[in-house]
Amino acid sequence: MTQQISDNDLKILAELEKKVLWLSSWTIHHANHLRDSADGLKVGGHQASSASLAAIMTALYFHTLRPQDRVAVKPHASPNFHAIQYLLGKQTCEKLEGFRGYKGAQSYPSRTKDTDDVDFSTGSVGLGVAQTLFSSLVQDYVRAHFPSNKPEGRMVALVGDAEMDEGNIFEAMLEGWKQGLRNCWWVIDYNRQSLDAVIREGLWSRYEALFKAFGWDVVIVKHGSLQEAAFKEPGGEALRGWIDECPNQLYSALTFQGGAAWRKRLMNDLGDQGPVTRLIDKRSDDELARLMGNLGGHDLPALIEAFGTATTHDRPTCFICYTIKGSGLALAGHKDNHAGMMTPAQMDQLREQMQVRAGHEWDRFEGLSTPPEKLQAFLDRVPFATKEPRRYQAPHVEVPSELAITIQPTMSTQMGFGQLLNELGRGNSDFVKRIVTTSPDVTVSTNLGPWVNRRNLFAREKMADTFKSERIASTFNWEFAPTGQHIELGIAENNLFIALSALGLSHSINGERLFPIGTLYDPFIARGLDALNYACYQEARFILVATPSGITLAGEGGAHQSIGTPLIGMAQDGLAAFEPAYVDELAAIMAWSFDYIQKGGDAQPSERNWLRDETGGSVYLRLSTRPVEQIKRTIDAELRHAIIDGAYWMRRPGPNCQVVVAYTGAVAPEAIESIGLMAEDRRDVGLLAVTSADRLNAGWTAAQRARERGLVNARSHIERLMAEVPPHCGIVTVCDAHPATLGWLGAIHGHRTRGLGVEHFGQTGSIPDLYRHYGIDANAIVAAAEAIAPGRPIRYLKALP
Ligand SMILES: Cc1ncc(C[n+]2csc(CCOP(=O)(O)OP(=O)(O)O)c2C)c(N)n1
Ligand SMILES: [Mg+2]
Repeated sequence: MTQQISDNDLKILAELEKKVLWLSSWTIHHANHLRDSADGLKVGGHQASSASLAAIMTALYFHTLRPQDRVAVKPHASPNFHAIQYLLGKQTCEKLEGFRGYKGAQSYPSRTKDTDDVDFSTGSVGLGVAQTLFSSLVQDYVRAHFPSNKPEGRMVALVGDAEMDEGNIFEAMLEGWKQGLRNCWWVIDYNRQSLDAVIREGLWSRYEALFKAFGWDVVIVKHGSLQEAAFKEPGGEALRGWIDECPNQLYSALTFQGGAAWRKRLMNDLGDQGPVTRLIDKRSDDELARLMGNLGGHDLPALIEAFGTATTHDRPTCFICYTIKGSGLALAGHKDNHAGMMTPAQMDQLREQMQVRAGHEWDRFEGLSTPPEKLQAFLDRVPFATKEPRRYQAPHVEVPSELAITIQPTMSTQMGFGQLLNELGRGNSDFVKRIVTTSPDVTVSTNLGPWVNRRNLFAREKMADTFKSERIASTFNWEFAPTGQHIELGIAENNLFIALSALGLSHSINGERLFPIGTLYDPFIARGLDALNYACYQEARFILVATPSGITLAGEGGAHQSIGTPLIGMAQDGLAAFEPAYVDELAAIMAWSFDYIQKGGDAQPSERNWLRDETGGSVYLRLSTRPVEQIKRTIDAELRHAIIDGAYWMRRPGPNCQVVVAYTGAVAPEAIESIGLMAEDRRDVGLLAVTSADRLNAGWTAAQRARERGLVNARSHIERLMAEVPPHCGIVTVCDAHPATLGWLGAIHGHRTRGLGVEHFGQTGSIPDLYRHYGIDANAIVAAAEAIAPGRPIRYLKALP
């Protein structure tokens, strides 16, 4: 074994491992048994899950990792992480004492809610794992575009073995292989237990084959140094053979039962009145339990050796580390231990075993035999524990206040998007160089083609377009180059969102601001929703362009319709959703977005609209392929504000207004047509163009809260607009989405409202067929208006089919 660490340091590491195990167990115990809890609720344990990784994390954080490395910690090992940061002086005792409490350390590591430098938020198993892979690809992207002398980091995931069941991990692996993944480590905590179960036999060999097939190195850390030494004793090979053959369930059960049970079983199976018996007999029960528990994942020398060897190259590497869930605790190996917690008596026992005096449970060095100065000196030279901030700040990038575009008389918002990017692609400003687009195999069908023609596909190595070199005519002239600004992804929407999450954190992780734009078909947001949620949760910044959308995609077929996505846009924290109808609106929204996604911090909501515009977020644009006749107009500052805030009067209601039609998105022509049809029979009809139901709703809620807290003059944008509508007026809302998107508008000032929209799924047909079928055409709007704003019959209302 290559000695990469002095005996002295190894001894200190062993003490720190003990401390990590103690502190994480104590933190959970304290939160569940000792802290005053208003609801008396006891939450899950995770003591066993954390213990499983104590040695691995000790070896990594206190020895192997460098400050530039970034780690996704298995969610349930959060207490270990906080304990390690506490030992390194980056976490407070107060936060540990408040674990899982209000503003305490988080149950699952959180980039945004924790204060101790979490690199990636985890919690939904599988996502953090894939995030490290994409972060590594992003690091390569950034280094190819913005050369720097910062050292390359390694992206490391600490992975639960059951976590490997999540399909998104395999989707990511495939993509990583295509993109030439480097500098990525996945360390699998192979404790052979999940939440409910002991896992299938022999999974490790499937993993090994899989990882190798995708071009990874696989390092199996199976036996610890005690076991390796015992295997060299006479009879040792028989013991190795027994361990290798032992089923997972049995190994777990014997671990839980302890030394005497091990002895009985081993003697039964292996006892030979000869060398094996001697090997077993010369150990006490405790020693035997320690030997059998000394799997590679609990053995610092074995781990340090394995990690050390892999630091000599940049190939992606998977470590399969054999562990025991709950190792070192009374829960070790028991199949029910996931949410299990040690009893106060068991904790007392552990405390004594750790030589921690009662009342000194939080003391950093309590019970350790190395003098505190020496421990502190060691911690001060831990490479990962740099005093420099590991998170970077990227300077604000100047973005244009208006985007150039030639608006044709009739065009769709999707076409407009393509042209806006195409125009941007001509430029060479710092801003344009930082735009990076990506799409899961729908680059052309979401209109990114012209942009890619100009800016090329990204790859670390240049690769020519064979069609071009063979002189075969094609609309698309795409070459792979290190300067390319489009990352081509396979069809896996989870990967899109995780890639956006990684790209959207580049300013913080790599110190280089990117403007990531991802495109996909709107219905397939649902496929990657959890990944989108986590991307927003960790404050990654990107623009999501979802097109086509709704039933308006007509010819694309019933199976591609999206109904609920605007509600996702409204409900998703950290994501501002827009659904413009016109290309000039889209241009205004995109220009604003490039600024918005750069914002951050804890500023207060703006008095103008009561939105969190100062703190920024990501942006979701729901676009359409429907060509719509464009309005000839210039957008002045006031209209621009209104578009960004979410709505403006296309036709202002007068004091006697009877009906207001409020629409969003591609149904604009129907809304306008309905106004014409009603004009002769209803006094004064208003038309409200909604560009963002999400921002209207958020502003309304925020203003109400502000008033309830005493800011009596707080008014949101939509409250001001609706204040112009007389009380007797009825409102018809219409959108190509679930009617709840706009149906709430009447609640602002108590107007009677009828919400039209789409509630059912899957009918095919042309746009007129489908609008009629679902009841969002002009006739349906007029019929709804007649019903809620009584008066003489509206003469143009045809009999509805
Ligand atoms: C997407 C998702 N589904 C379900 C869960 C609930 N859950 C938490 S941990 C876990 C399994 C834990 O097993 P493993 O990954 O092997 O970690 P260990 O507890 O063995 O350390 C499950 C199903 C989750 N956190 N995320
Ligand atoms: Mg497990």
